[in-house]
Amino acid sequence: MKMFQLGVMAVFLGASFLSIANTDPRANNQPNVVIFMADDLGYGSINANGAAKKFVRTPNINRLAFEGINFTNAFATASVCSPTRYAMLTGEYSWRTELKKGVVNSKGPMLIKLGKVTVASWFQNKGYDTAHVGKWHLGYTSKPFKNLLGKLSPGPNDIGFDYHFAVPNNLDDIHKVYIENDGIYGLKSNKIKGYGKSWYGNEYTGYDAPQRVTENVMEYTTSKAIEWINKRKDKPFLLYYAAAAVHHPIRPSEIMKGTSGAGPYGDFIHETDHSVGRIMEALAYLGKLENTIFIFTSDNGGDLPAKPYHDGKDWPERVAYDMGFKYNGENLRGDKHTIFEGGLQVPFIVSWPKQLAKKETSNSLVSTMDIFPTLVSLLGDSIPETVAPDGVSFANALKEPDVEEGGRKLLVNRDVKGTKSIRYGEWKYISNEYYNKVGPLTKGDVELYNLVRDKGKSNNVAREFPEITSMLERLLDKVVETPSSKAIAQNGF
Ligand SMILES: [Ca+2]
Repeated sequence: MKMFQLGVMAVFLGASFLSIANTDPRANNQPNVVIFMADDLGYGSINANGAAKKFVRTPNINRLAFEGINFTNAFATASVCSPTRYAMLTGEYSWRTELKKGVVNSKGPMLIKLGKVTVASWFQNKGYDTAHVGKWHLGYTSKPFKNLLGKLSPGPNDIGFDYHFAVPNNLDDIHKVYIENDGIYGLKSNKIKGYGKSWYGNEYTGYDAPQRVTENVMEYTTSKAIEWINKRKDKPFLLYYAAAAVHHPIRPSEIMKGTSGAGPYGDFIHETDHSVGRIMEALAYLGKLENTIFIFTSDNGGDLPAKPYHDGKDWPERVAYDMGFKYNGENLRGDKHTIFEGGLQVPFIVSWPKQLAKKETSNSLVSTMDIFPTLVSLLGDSIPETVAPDGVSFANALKEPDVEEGGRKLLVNRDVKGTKSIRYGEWKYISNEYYNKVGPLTKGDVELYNLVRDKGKSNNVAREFPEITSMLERLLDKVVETPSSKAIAQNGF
């Protein structure tokens, strides 16, 4: 801890002295930031979290854990894509927006409204170059759109990203093109001619632009991210790289095919690891790896398709699971979309070789929503109440990885239907209210689980502990009703 404090003090003292003596921003020695968010990568999918090497090998992510702190009690805010990504970028629960359930529609408006402070706009204002590369899935423009032609404004460039290169929704969305900044990448004309079918069964739009090759998306977007990193000269930078893997359809590249012991799904995990390694390597070549805060995580747990799954589509996830590969972790109940830990607990590693401890594990409760305020504290700044209103800095847990409570005491999660749960201490309460087709709310029986004694979360004890059940119900209501919940999350009841 002392080392950390001295190191950080040296950086900040150095920065303030140098900023007077020397106006060259490089002299400030501010760290770069890489947030690597995989898609649908389960907690137990990396060796550092127990994945057996007979199934997958993740040498680069292992190295990241070796050079940093592995959080073994980390959760996405939701068990599906868009809400977690919204919360990561804004530090605010997504259910405070109009998105109460599900994800952003493939032709839906941008969920982050103009003027909302994001981790990107915060760092941009601090003099950083900022980029998002990879999956987006947070919508474009201010209203539902018919197609992606024309200027996509407002868009990511308007909420803090200097550069944006994206798969608009997910790996095999109907758009089938990349977006660069505010328009379709490589668009030749406004002609549209639908063709073929995406994995979901709908026709590809057929823009007059280069079509994405699914097997190459990881390689291509990783290269784009590295290209951007290589062009950064004087200013420090923040890169949000959102991998399109390991979301279905499971399509590893030719290079990765057959490399794992868990079939194509394992190969696709290898693809993700390879991408992490390439970005780390690029930073190392530039001499920037030591002073880069590298965060590796996922937006939700792995998808476990229900049986029967022979519906004309391939389900390599299921095949891998049936081989014995518990990619969401050994004891985790549920998977993507659900309100259970299999859908919510995610890999979460923070490395900053120059300043933070190495080879550490932290059991502190943290969330992907806390990344923004934590980065702000690591840079020595404080954050106003209204910015990242639900995020809590876990910088304490980075300084002292063995402290039990390094940040928040409670966390609210939501699933694909809009059902909310709250975890607090050794308990987890599930409201079982959900949004039906016409709107809210349908209510089922509430559930209460003991997180310590009942690892698999199979024993609902709501009736045995009515007082705890109603206490947590009130606590959940309080978080929902308070526009900024960070104080509640830090103090609990
Ligand atoms: Ca996802």
